[in-house]
Amino acid sequence: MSTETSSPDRRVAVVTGASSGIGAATARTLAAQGFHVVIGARRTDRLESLAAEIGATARPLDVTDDASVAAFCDGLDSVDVLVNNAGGAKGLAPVAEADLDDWRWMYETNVLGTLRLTRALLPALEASGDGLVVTITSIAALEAYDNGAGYTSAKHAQGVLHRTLRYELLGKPIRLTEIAPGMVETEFSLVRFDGDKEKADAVYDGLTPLTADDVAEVIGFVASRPPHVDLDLIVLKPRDQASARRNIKTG
Ligand code: 8X3
Repeated sequence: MSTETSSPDRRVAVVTGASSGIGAATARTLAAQGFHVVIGARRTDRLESLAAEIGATARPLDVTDDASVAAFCDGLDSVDVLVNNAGGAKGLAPVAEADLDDWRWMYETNVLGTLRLTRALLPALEASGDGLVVTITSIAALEAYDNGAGYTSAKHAQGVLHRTLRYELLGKPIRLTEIAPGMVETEFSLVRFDGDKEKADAVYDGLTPLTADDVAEVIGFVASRPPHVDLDLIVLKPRDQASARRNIKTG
């Protein structure tokens, strides 16, 4: 893994789940804005090639593992931006048929993963004098929908964890922004449907979803606001989607 250290005059941004999708696009955007970006994910081959492309520091990271998080955060003494992006959905099952392993995975990655990283880096974010925590939740953090309770409840919990910090950190130099996207064409549906590409593609067929770059651009805007401006919650959806379960295909 590349372990280059940042120069003292560059602001540091940490992005989790950065091997693809919104995480990778955000790392590119923040690097282009002049941040020294520290990227983490489990798929280290992809991470390395992204690091080489944008001049980032790549470190292996499994947000579900305490030791991995501790090793990832080791030596990060001053951090300006943390983007909690790692997460995802598994399955689309009614509560009556809930798969406990899927639920555990969703709580571990979305909720406890965000908790582990944020807790570990709060001192470094405060030390920067103008820290920013961006947490990527979902419109599933704001609505419930049938067959989605494992994901919607995990995303609600992640959102509440993030929003609680807005109160607990009041008076400290740390801003908090929750980004709640609707449909974004990434590997999200491929993971949800356990690698079934046909099912995943069908989700986005017949409408125009957001791209990872659309979301990254918004995060870049958030990260470039002056220190007194806190964009608390940003909900972004494609024009073709009105809610998690209503889009131009469902009517
Ligand atoms: C996923 C949001 O609208 O694709 O986080 O279900 S949606």
